[in-house]
Amino acid sequence: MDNERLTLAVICTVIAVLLVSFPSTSKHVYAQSSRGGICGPMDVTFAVDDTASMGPAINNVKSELPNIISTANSASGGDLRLGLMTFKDKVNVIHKLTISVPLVQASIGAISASSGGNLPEASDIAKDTAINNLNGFDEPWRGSAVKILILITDAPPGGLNDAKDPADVARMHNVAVNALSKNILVSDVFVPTGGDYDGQRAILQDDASTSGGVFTETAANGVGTGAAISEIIKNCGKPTETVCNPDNVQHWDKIVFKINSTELAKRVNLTAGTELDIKVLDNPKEVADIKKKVLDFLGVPSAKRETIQIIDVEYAIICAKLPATHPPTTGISALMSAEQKKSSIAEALRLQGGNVTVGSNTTAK
Ligand SMILES: [Ca+2]
Repeated sequence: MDNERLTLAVICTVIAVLLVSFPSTSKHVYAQSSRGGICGPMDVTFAVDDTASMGPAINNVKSELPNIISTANSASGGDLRLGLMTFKDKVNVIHKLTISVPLVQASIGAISASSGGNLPEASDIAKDTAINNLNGFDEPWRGSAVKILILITDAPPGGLNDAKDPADVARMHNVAVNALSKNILVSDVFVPTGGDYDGQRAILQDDASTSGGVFTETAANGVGTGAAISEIIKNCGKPTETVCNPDNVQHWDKIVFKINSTELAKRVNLTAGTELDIKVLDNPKEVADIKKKVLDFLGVPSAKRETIQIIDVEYAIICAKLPATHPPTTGISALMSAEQKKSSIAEALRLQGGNVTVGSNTTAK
């Protein structure tokens, strides 16, 4: 990657966010960067109405399943857990949250739509099951993950008695409030196979807007159901207007290092043996050569690699205010105190609507 230094004006377009985007430093040595997806770790649970009328929509999901899984792997950087339940007038938990993505994929492929009795279905109980880890769905959602429940149905809620009562509608709303408090985004995919015959559109819209998720309506024949799911996952479960334009997504490394050579330190006007850090824009599609980045940055690309010791590498994925026309680098800075970092990260997350991924590297690539 070209690490040429650029003017302060260019740097300023992103520096305000960048400087506060890194978490406290852990003192592990990593040779290379690992990469999260734009959403970071993800826990995604599907609650699928598998009554007879949902057959075409379920078939649409099956045909789109490879895209859905690929999107989820990409958005999560491979740090993905899936859960699955189906419902008619009761809830059938098939997979609690698991890293065994192929198993969940196979189970979705095996869903068979049938029966359903009266028109309401137990979508409210399915949601309660997922959000509150009930009925055997007892693997907790990860605090650190983007948490998404995708509810797919054509029906109003009916509790467990196959009749839509005010209590069922209230439960839908109250569990959405629960979801909000647990930072679980509920997205509702409404398949209007029989139209909006009992106010279910508004109930599902309330569900999504209350929890901060997305409401999507497909075609009556189920076309668009799989695409809606992919879109929800791609956007980290949030409405698109709060999601970063892909052109503005930037991957950065903060490289903490020491200069071992007194002679080199003197050449670049820095102090040997002191912890220093630089922040450089990175290309996630390339394997990073961290020492080379440091030497290039210092303007001594031909210096010996052993003159530099890498202490830590952290990454941040940010939504910049403007697309980067050049790969800017930022200057050498003193390390912030842990307290400074803590408040700075909170501020960064607030500024970016939570759409910032930060972390220390955990694997070499
Ligand atoms: Ca029913």
